[in-house]
Amino acid sequence: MFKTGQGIDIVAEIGKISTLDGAWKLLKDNMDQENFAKLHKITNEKVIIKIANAAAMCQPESIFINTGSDADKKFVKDLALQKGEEKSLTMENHTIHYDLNEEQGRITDRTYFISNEDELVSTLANKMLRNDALKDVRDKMTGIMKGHTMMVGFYIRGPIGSPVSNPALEITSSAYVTHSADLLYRNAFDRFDEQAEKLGHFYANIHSEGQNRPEDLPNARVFMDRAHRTTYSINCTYAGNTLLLKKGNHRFSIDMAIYEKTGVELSEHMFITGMKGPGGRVTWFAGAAPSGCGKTTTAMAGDCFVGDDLAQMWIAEDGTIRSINPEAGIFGIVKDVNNEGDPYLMELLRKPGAEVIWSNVLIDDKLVPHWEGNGEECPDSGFNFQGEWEKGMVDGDGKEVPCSHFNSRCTLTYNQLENYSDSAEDPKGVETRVITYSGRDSDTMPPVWAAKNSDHGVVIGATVVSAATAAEVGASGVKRSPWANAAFIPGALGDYMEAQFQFFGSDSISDDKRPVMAGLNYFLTEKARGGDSSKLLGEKKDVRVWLSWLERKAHSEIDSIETPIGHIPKFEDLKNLFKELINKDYDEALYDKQFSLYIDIIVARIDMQKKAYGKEKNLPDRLFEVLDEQRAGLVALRDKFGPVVKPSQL
Ligand code: SPV
Ligand code: MN
Repeated sequence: MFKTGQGIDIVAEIGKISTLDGAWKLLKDNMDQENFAKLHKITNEKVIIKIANAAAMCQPESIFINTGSDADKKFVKDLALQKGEEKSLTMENHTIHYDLNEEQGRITDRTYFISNEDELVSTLANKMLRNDALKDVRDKMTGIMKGHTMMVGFYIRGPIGSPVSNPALEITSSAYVTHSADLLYRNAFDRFDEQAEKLGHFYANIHSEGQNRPEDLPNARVFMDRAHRTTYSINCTYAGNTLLLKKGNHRFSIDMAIYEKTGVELSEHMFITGMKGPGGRVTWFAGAAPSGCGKTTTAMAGDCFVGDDLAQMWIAEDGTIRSINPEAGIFGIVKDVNNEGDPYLMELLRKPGAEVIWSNVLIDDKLVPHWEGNGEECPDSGFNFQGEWEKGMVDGDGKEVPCSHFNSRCTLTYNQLENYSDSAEDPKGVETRVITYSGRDSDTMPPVWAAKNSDHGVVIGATVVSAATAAEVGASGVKRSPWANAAFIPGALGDYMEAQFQFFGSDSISDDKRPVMAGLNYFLTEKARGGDSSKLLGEKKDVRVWLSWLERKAHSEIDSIETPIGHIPKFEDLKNLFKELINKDYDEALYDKQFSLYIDIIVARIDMQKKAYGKEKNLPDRLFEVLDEQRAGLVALRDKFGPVVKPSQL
């Protein structure tokens, strides 16, 4: 079983500093008086030694301590402009950042968990043995910050006072990365010591963009040292590879939940949002989806926004599941963000007032950003992720270059959103009553279905599949994406799955507070239901209806139809919700397309999962029992009604 603290701490091995005196001496020799004085607020020995070792390894010209003050934030933003990492746009407080053309998403092929000899690492991830990683980090990070400023930021991933928040250091030579951290996380400089002491740990992240040249990208690396909860990010700039407060530390939080708080905590790739129901009550949802599959859209469809990417969850003393967002902002995909589907986000993107870092979109000659699917007229030319751009131009493979990269993003603090809820700052989290899982599934599952019980719910998570999106460099095809979290699960999948069964099946959850666990799918196409176009069967605004159906279900106020895969909505209920919530006429023909069970493809999907999981060691038997039960039920239905079963036949 995985344990922390095993094996050498790579940065300490390279930096060679092991005492507090030694650390302060090195820092004094390398810092100006002002920053040296600021750092004295921090007295935690391990934190100071970590910072000193990072400095000893990276050898920056100067060290800047970011206390989160207005003056410090301004220093960071000015430095980003001065270094050319960002450029100012016409709208006040808007800037644009570009990553290299070849690094427009997570570089999964160069991303590794650092592991000790005997540790099991997820079969869906790369690992590098500790000694090899030591050599690689030493090789690539020694002196990497020469001539540059090393910035040190002190953040907390979650509201101060929450039992599942994590203090984390971001140490980087990139002002863009620091600026992004200031927008996306809570700066906790004043309380870092106290929180690290109370929670008993802190995470550390060390990054340098190096020279930021295309020829260095083969030597880019993203390392997660699980045992020492320290990340190393080298020769890259895309925030998903560099701002490792986000997915780097999410990976450590998964380890913590699975191996130290088994059955009591979870760390998920989930949005958190509240839906208003009858009488104005708010019912809280947390939902997983792979990158680029509507997670932000779902969060924004809620009335009370808490988060769009990550959730730390725990079973509280009162028998409820509580969730907090470790982040305080959005690093959201802008493709297809438009007034129709995303009015709140558009408000911040198109009207003055918010601070926004854009990345990899098209900038026109008036310094205005444009992106694919925004519902506006796109200019004929401008500058984008690959350089000068003109409408109709093609790349080296003869493919048309889109106006913006499909993984272009906007970075902003969430409290400016119209539907932001200040429950996001509650250290007790929000009481979570609905859990959803979804993926980009064009032909198999209905728009919404609710699990029979928690074991079936866990299996919905375990069997998420999704078409690849632009968030990962070089990804293609349809992939298994368990819990939409697979890319970040460090340890054996079986351990993670067992912890899910224990958590959602826990006796500590009160029976009247057990969450509804459900699947969502926004990507069914006409083609998969007898039509000939690849048009989607639904629209973005329908999301409110699917969520509201689950809201009613969580309060046992709505009936449903039982099927082998779970409960599906009745037509009349949906018809009413469509009318009441989004004033749309919903007809039975569409309902039949969306909710009929296409048995053969569902059975094929189950068989694919059984085969893939069959290769994995030490999986809970429960997974196969649930899959077999669903399969047998589906086959029985097919024997009775044929391969397509309408809801009215059930
Ligand atoms: C995602 O791709 O899931 C993101 C952005 O949220 S990244 O930081 O790349 O993970
Ligand atoms: Mn994500």
